[in-house]
Amino acid sequence: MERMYKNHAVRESVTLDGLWDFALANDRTTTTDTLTFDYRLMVPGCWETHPSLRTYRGMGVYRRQVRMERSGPIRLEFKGVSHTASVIWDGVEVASHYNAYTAFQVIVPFAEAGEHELVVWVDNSFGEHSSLHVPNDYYTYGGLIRPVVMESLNGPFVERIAFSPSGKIGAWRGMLEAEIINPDGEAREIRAEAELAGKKIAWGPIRMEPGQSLKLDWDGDVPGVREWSPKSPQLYDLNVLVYVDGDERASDDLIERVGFRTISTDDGRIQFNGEDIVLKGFNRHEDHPMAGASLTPSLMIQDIDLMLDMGANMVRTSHYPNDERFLDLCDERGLLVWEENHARGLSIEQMRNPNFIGQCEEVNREMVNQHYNHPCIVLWAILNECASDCEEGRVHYKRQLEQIRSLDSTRPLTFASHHRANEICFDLADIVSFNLYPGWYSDEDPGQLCDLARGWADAKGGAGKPMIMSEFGADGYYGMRDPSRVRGTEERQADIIEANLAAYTARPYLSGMLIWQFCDCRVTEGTGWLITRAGTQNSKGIVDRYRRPKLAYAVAKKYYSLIK
Ligand code: ADA
Repeated sequence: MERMYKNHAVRESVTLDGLWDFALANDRTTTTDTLTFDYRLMVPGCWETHPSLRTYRGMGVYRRQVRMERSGPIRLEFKGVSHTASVIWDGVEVASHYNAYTAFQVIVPFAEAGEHELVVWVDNSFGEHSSLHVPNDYYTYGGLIRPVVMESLNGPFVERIAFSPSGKIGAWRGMLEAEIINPDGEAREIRAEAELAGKKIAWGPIRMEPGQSLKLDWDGDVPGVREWSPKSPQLYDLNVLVYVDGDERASDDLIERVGFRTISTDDGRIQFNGEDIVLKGFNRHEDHPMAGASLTPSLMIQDIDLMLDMGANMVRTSHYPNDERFLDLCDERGLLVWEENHARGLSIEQMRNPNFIGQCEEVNREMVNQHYNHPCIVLWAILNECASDCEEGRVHYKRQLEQIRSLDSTRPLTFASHHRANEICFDLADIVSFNLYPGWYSDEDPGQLCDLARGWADAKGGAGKPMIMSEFGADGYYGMRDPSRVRGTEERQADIIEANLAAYTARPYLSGMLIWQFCDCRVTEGTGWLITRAGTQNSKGIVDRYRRPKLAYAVAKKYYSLIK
């Protein structure tokens, strides 16, 4: 299932879900003739879910036949390939892409009706070619981990819609931008229409040259609509239709689901629909013991419902953009999202990887452009715990925050820092966010540390900016209970969470708190500090990998329910 709602009523779209042939490969060759396709693996899925491939890291090749009912241009969309993909259509490479957590598309300008071969080379190895997927405190799985979609195009098509709500409750406005592409080898005359909450907008006729991309825009009042909010997540379909060469029937469409809400920062606070809000919730990795990073929609909604049950209003997509079906479900349930680009704990040496700048730029652009319309997303963030404590690192933070701001001026920006008084980038963000682990990595008092952190922010460029405790937590091994309450027991974890939440809920200057983490997650098997992860997992989940609640569950619920 591609999305959680129907996003085309006109364009023919099929998912290429199901079993694909799969072969292990040692290196990248241009032919599959020398490979043996010993496996049939599920797409979407992670190859680690196959009994022989539980820890396989390297290259693999997926292959299947696809049938075209009629000749014409097609669009393939890969929602997530982990982590590097090369796509071969009938023996010819048509696309390559780096990064597991954002989508990419391939336009094949013309394909004959009948059978075609689709091959995808996938690589999840670590090395200089991959600056963001590195051995880390989460797992880089392998495979076609998110859905693959094939669409038949009828000439000019809607590439993207960007909708920005503004105004206030009772007086909503919207700004709309639609991008149309003419993939044909000849000029076309198009007109376009948009429909939103009973309102119709029309453009054209406009002549489109071969290969041209065209931007249509509109700005105006949208009367009679209700706001989107956590309590009442009202969604509206926004449908853009394209008509070609005077035809009365639409030849293409794209439906996005949008909501009317605003998010802003003022006077040291965060405002949602004009009112101060305290964000409370969890950091979450897309990870499940039976599914790897390929959670099914029913597993996704379970996670959301567990977080809501604990009284959360926010999830942070630590540390990469999430599956858009998860975002669709957050839109539906009214769970606010802090979405961030892909990076965790990169040192300045790692940031010097020659691929770092380009790979970050691409993931930033894809994340914002692909997820722009989700009303649930209220913050963008970058570079979790990277080198924001030195001038060389600051150049990257500045460049990336400016890039995201140029793509979206409607959402505040932040980054989660662990540099304490040595942080030098607070001035670049709209919100200051701290990852601190009082009670776990140190014996500091959470309340005192929080006050100190406010002081560091004020002294280092963050004065007057809202503040979030973006990570705090403690390991607790599921089922390990002991009256001694020693480190690692569920009791001790619950104590530490309680001390943190008691301190943060009592500090009116805080605009948010996010527990590290929602569920335990698999981490890279490693040496160095990764060896400290018993069982090759990060065990700071409030639920374990199978989502069984630990003692801290009731603690989180108690404190989050107190915040209205
Ligand atoms: C960091 C990091 C997380 C996780 C956590 C921990 O703050 O951002 O990804 O590694 O610490 O468990 O130590």
